[in-house]
Amino acid sequence: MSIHKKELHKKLVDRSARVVVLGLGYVGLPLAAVLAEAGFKVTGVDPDHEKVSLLNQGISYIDDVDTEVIQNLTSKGTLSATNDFSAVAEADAVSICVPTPLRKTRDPDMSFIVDVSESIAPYIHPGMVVVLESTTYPGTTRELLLPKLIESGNLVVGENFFLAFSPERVDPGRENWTTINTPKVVGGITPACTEIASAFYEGAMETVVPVSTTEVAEMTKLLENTYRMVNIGLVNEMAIMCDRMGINVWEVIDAAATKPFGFMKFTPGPGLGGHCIPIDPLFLSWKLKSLNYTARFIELASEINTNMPRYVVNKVQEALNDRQKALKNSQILILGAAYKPDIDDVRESPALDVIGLLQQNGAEVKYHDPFIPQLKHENINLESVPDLMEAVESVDCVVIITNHSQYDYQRIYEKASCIMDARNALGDIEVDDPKVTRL
Ligand code: SAJ
Repeated sequence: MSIHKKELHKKLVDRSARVVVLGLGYVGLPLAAVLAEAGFKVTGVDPDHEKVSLLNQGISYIDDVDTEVIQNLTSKGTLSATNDFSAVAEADAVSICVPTPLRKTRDPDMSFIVDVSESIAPYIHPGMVVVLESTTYPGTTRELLLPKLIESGNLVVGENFFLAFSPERVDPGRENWTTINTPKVVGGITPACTEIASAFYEGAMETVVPVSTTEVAEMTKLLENTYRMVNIGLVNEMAIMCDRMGINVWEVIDAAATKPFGFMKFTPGPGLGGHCIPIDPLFLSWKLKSLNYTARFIELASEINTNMPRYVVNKVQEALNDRQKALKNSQILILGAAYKPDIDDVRESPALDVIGLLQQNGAEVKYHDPFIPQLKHENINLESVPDLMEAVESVDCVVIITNHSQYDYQRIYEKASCIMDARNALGDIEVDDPKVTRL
């Protein structure tokens, strides 16, 4: 074992290693807090001055991390924040948690990873480990990150410098599975890199799952989220097929879910929202295109999921048509704008697509969402209606897009003249009433 590896391994095990977390968002901040709580001295680095200032005041800006935790860590001096990437010069271990969004052209935007690797390259030194956590296509760590980090020349990966990939598995708002107790997959450029990076995370997480390479670790995350995207696409198509046959897809799914093995329940919806599921699988299909292979499941599921907002608008048009009303100049109320129930995140939310399509068809669209007071996106600039029940009673059709648990669906059913329910929110209200249309 090289002297660098030996010394670094010791620091990671006794937690005297100095840690830097790059990117203090919904992944980086919980990770920095967990590493600091485990006993490492952690410096968070983020270009956002407000994030850095709040953290150094002991204030958390991420719901999943309590301010008391940050207050305690900053007062003890085990957690601090800076805008200065030179903090990496003093680090023994670095975790990179920067965004990997898609461009408008639906191909990966690697600019955050490129920028951060160029910012820290001058400070990379022998005897340190770097772990990339950002979801990305297989090969990124080895092909894109490694060359930039060892350009100083005196580094030999697996000997005096260690590089690995470990996919983030943070699900914002979830309380049962957190950064500490969610098993952590870790794959290195070399076996020694896997060993060192595993030792790093073993100091803070309950379960570390070493795998043989960075590509295996990168692909693991993509399988996890492609699995969800394809299965959601499947049930969305089941909903379309059941509709053609006059079968209640929700009853079919509930019945199938009684099977105690070999089946996992997914439910149809108005589309696929969020910062992970609609995005991550496209990294994979993009990479495979460069290898002259078409990832057909991903492409087909993406096509079905992307079409669901239009399918919902067609169902609204049919419902109004049955009432001798045109979509044009009709009054529509959208219930729920977030991308999934009981959260305040609208990223990629299908509600945005449904509203846009309704407006393109000349409808006058209002919305209500208890978590989202204002909706600004492209040509949409709306505020959540102040009086929900007044709006429910007054519009031509209520469209349930996100089934927040706090809605009184019985009252909404009684007061509305027409409902398009895209989430089976009314499911347990026995309604064969023709005023209710379901997906
Ligand atoms: N959706 C459906 N039908 C379903 C499940 C989801 O239409 O059966 C829709 C949701 O309404 C939402 C989108 O798909 O618009 C994504 O939903 P999600 O439940 O997958 O929630 P996310 O996007 O917050 O996914 C995260 C992921 N976490 C990470 O990537 C770290 C995912 O891996 C988790 O499995 C998921 O949370 C979770 O289980 O909550």
